[in-house]
Amino acid sequence: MPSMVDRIEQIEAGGRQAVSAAASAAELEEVRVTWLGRKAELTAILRGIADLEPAERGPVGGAANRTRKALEAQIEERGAELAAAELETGLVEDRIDVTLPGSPARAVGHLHPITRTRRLIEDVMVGLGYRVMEGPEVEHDFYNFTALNHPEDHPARMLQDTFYVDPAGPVEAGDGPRDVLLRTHTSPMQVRAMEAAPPPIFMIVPGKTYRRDSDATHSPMFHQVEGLAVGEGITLADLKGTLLAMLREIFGPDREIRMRPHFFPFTEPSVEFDVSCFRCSGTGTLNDSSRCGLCKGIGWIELGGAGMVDPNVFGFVSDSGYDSDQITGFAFGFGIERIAMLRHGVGDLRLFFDNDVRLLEQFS
Ligand code: 2U9
Repeated sequence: MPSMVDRIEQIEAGGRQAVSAAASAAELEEVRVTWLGRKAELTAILRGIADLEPAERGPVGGAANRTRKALEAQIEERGAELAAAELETGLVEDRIDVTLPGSPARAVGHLHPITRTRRLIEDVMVGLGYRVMEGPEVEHDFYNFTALNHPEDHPARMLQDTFYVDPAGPVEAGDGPRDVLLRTHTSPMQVRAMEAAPPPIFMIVPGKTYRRDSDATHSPMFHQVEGLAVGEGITLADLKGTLLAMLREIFGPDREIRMRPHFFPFTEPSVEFDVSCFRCSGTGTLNDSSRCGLCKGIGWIELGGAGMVDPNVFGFVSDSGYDSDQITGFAFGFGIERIAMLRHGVGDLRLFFDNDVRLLEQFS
């Protein structure tokens, strides 16, 4: 009959084999319960040591404890092996392809309506052979006013209308330097362009401009496009044809244009121009005989200003080849917000700058 110590050796061999064969953490736990748990044979042997003959207690107790410790150590080792293997499989099998589209795919954003309108205008004018140029938003009085033929006492130069910039600090009412300002129109860049290159020149300048104005149709910052065409033999008829071509691209092929006499310091003669209403086709009346709300029954929508470049303006760039006896030119200007408001039926220009997604999402 085998001794108790032999039996313990058999248990250890069987246990070791079972631990090695365990293929998962769950199986290993079952093995542990079977070989070392409360109902395990080894546990019973350990509990029964006190009932053995005194001579057997030492060898049996020693063997049983060594076996228990050996199996515990082997289980721990096997557990670590299995955990590492399971982590590895998990990493491979659960790998997430972060480049896949979300579910449901989220719409990407879109350009701001003012940017879209600016790009539309740029595309149309590039199609007509114009260059697009941008200039500084912080300007010298010389380019913003003086070279554009604004007299010293012109109202636009007053503190109530223009934001002046003082490198030394805020400009207090009435004092502080007046030679640097936030441009009130983008035309200063046209003077810079003429300084830099002789005629002919065909260019538009889109960009931000600043005026002390704030209501539903005026904002302290707004966007303009100003255009300039200078060369030999350019006439007011060319201005009208250019504006008509541009407005038909923006508002539809059936549009007409109207010019009304006006005054601007930098153009002579000067006009304001209107486009025939695209809602009532210029009739002022809708199909149900009601008055057209867009043009207020007038049939025309006011858009901007224009004119032939004043010879005095060429006088400021005569050193660059602009001789007002040889060349003429036309210029025009309008607000981008106004075009966007008309095209999209937006009633308050401030909505464009609130950055409220409920408005912006409507332009996707
Ligand atoms: C040069 C010479 C002349 C550009 C012009 C206007 C008329 C004009 C306004 C309309 C509405 C701007 O957005 S708005 O406030 N613009 O009325 N702009 S002529 O004249 C120039 C430009 C450059 C060298």
